[in-house]
Amino acid sequence: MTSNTGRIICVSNRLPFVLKRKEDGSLTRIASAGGLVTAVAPVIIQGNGIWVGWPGIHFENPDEPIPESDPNDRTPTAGLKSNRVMSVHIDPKIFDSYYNGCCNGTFWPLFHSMPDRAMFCAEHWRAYAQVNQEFADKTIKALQILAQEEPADSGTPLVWIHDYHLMLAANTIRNIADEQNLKFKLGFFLHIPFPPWDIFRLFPWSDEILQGMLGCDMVGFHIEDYCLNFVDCCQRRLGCRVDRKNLLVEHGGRTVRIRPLPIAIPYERFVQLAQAAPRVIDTKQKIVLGVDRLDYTKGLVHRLKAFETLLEKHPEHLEKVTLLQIAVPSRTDVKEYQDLKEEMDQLVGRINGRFTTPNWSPIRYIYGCISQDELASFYRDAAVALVTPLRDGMNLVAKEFVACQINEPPGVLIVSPFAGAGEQMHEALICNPYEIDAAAEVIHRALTMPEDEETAPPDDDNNDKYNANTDQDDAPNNPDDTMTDAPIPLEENP
Ligand code: ADQ
Repeated sequence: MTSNTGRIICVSNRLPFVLKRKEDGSLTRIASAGGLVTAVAPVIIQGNGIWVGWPGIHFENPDEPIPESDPNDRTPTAGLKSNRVMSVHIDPKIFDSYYNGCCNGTFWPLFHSMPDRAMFCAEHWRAYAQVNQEFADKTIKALQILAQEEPADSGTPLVWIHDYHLMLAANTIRNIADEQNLKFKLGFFLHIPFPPWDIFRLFPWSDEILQGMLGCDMVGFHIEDYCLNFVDCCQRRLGCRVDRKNLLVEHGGRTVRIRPLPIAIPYERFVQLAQAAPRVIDTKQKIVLGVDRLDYTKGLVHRLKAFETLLEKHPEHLEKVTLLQIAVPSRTDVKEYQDLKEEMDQLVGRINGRFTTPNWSPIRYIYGCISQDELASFYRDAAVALVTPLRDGMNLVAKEFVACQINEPPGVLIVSPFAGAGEQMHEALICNPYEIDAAAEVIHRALTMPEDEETAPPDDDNNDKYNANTDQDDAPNNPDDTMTDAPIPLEENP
């Protein structure tokens, strides 16, 4: 961290836990799983920061206090005191247009380069702008609280905004905070890919998105490709002066830094979980493991078809190999996700019907959440992990799987080049999920790999074909690590 930084205000669509109403009418916290919470909660708790977000339910009385955590809570948010949490309350209809409409119906597919699935609707966009305004107002209150609590020389508070739900908030925060003479630094991190210009330009209000994000001092993405896409869009849509080499964009008389900040996992925690986890799966069979939210970006249908092709083309794996697919229910009230669930159910049924013998079924399919202990045990004991999304910002499963490889020989990771993790993890086997036959061959190769190769980086054309020539270190993605005030000369726009 730079020496003049004060406390952090984390702003995300959801708080790191959701609230539920118990039968007696009181509220209770339910911990949320996921990378953002695991990575960010310790930073906020240790630094006595504040978390601004939606609490997961609609309150009739917005002043109703948030409960403290349960004394038995062992999740990363257990130490987060309720007075360090500020919930944003939004009218349910507006929230639906913002969240299901604009965020998940437009930005999610568009930013994953699947424009055919994206809806463009002015009403959703208005709701998005309104909700971003509410988040900005709440963040200003958080800044005012820190200003009252902190002595004048204790450093500049860092507002750290997360993800595609809040791409307009930064500019509004900057304008109000400037008017009120509040000290602040603004950082934004996008957890999903930032698309290339040809995709981004399809969004009718793309200029406002860029202006919103450029309200920050620093904008972070998982990998350099997404940074370059963003810089490109700023230049082409807004006519900004940019510096591609140093990843800088000039806007409104300020220089905004764009940075690749690949998200990391708590590596030691996964090693310890793997060491302690009991054996859950029968290792007489080799397990090929998939762990994903049930989302169309994760390439699950392609994956099942690749596994079916493997069994067809390499019958030596029959009765010896099982695909264990864990799918976490996600966005279950959205039709596209319901359709995907149905397609998965049918496909699993068809493949199992085709190959099952009295002693063996090719696919074990768990639709639900599992504990981290169980997850670590699956990671540790699987022979192969399939991380084959069609598009993915990073993908934490790939990193968690590698951390849990304490067995000898270790399991083999197969990763898609279209995930941020595929750009970073060059020792893995690379597999294009769209190429079903080739994907089946990569799984075959992983299952039949000699032991010495399992511990050495692969050396072949298939990997080279997809690996971009980038070498980025994995680092905790704290935007503050890269902020300075030094002015930087920008090249003139051509
Ligand atoms: P997600 O799309 O949710 O995240 P991912 O990065 O794979 O995808 O993270 C999923 C997390 O959920 C992992 O930490 C995993 O352990 C956990 N998980 C998965 N299945 C589970 C199960 N059945 N039970 C319990 N926990 C489970 C978004 C982006 C990603 C980006 C992350 C972080 O889409 O590209 O890597 O944010 O920035």
